[in-house]
Amino acid sequence: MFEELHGFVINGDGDDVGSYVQGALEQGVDPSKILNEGLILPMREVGDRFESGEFFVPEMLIAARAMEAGLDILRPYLLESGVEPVGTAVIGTVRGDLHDIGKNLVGMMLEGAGFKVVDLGTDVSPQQFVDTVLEIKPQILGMSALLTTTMMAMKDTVEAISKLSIRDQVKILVGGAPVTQEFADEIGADGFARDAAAASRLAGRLVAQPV
Ligand code: B1M
Repeated sequence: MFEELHGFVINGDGDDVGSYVQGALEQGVDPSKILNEGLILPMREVGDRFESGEFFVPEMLIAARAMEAGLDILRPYLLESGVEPVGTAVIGTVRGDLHDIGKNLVGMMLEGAGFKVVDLGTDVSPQQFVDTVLEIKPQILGMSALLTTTMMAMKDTVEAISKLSIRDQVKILVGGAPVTQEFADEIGADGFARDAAAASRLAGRLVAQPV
């Protein structure tokens, strides 16, 4: 169904991605279907092409920007669920890691699920996470990592947060392409989610649990 859109994302045609997404929304296509089947799938293809040596970093970057052009249009529709605020979530991509598309999606889904979201951006150090947790006292701390080399920054952050007296008042959620449930358990995180939708559902369940 989204074959043309896949081509626009893979070739980095941001304007065409925007027009296509707008048109699909006007025709009543479900925004989450556009996201999952129209935008996320071609980014996987971009990753495969990078891995096989067909694409280099510039191609990956222009594809990511094109995807973001579609996300900008989708954002208000994804957030439209209008539920009551359920808590505060601090999110960020870990130290050394600049990938933020997945993290931004997680943020949007959390907002859609009624969380107030404080996004610390990318390349966030354990100390920055600690300082923000102490200042804001969120119910959820969400970390994203896309590189196998940056995953260990999640462990460092969990260790740093575990030294705080308020550790039991914040639930730590981790995710990103190389992250697994096993890794989350190993580093002492409270939860792992494979995608943004699962992350927002899990965050909702975690805040509902008695502390
Ligand atoms: Co990079 N990159 N990249 N990259 N990049 C990957 C991750 C890679 C798998 C590509 C590949 O080789 N196939 C590979 C990592 C290999 C590895 O570590 N095993 C890689 C590499 C090597 C690199 C560089 C080192 C390349 C270089 O310079 N030689 C470099 C590193 C820079 C750095 O971070 N220090 C680099 C740079 C870049 C760009 C800047 C060009 C660009 C990022 C642009 C941006 O983010 N603003 C980029 C891109 C676009 C990718 C791929 C192609 C796509 C990532 C993406 O946005 N996917 C990626 C290949 C791939 O993943 N298949 C790749 C779409 C997004 C929606 O999915 O981020 O997985 P994702 O998020 C999902 C889930 O993972 C989950 O939910 C999201 C959606 O449902 N999720 C969470 C994410 N965070 C979560 C947090 C949660 C819960 C769920 O709880 C808190």
